[in-house]
Amino acid sequence: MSAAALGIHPLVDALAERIRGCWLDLPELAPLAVDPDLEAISGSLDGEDLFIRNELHSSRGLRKLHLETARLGAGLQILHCVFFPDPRYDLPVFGADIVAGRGVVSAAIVDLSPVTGSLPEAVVRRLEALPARPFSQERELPAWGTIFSPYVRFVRPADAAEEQQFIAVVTDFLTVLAAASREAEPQPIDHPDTVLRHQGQLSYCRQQKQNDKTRRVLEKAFNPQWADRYIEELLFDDPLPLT
Ligand code: BLA
Repeated sequence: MSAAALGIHPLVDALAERIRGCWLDLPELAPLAVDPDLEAISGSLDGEDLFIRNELHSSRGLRKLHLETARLGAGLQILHCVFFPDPRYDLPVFGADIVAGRGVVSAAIVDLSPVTGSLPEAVVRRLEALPARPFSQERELPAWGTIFSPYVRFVRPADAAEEQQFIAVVTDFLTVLAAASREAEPQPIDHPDTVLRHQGQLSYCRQQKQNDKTRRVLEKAFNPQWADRYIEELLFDDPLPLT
């Protein structure tokens, strides 16, 4: 079925397509198995359609690339995307989220988030060199948003031009990540820096799970147990313990 037929907001669909294109630039891209129960979820709630699509890959230095596109209930459309690094590599977490309802995008956020005190120097250098892309409506981060970098963009795109510009910002960030993941050299699994990055990723996941808005939508669309399993096992699963 086409995105339009599913009622997906054009920004959600266009950004998903762009992210799929950016994947192809990542070194050693490989598909990652998705639990068949979670790959394409469709259902209905009080007569409203629910549809979730999950895509997973891995690439050099990144243990899990996750793209979710969802339509949940009347007019709520979501793009959720997180690229989790392999803690052996000094790479940030890429995250993007779009929430659209009734034709209006209320939240568009993208970041390369540090898993240690600060972003790797090579990433900062490239982020500093990006073109300025101003938006008319910047949004304030919630209290749990301390995980984000100083380069985070959190906006409400005002029109189609700003929606296109948001896609450009995401592309900028993914280009920076692709370059960093080509260059980064893995450190041993028991290296103190690997351990710190592993802890940093656990903390990233813990903070994201404090976003009540995500949980509330999933609980309402499915049920609390389902929402809990979905958040713990797919959205923000912890990296495997270092052995
Ligand atoms: C906000 N996320 C929201 C909102 C909803 C969701 C309904 C409120 C919209 C608004 O404030 O305008 C819902 N987001 C979801 C659901 C999923 C989802 C159901 O991803 C998944 C199935 N959220 C993330 C990631 C980031 C993120 C990866 O999942 C950032 C990288 C950020 N979402 C984020 C932020 C807010 C938000 C910062 C605003 C929260 C607030 O203002 O309290």
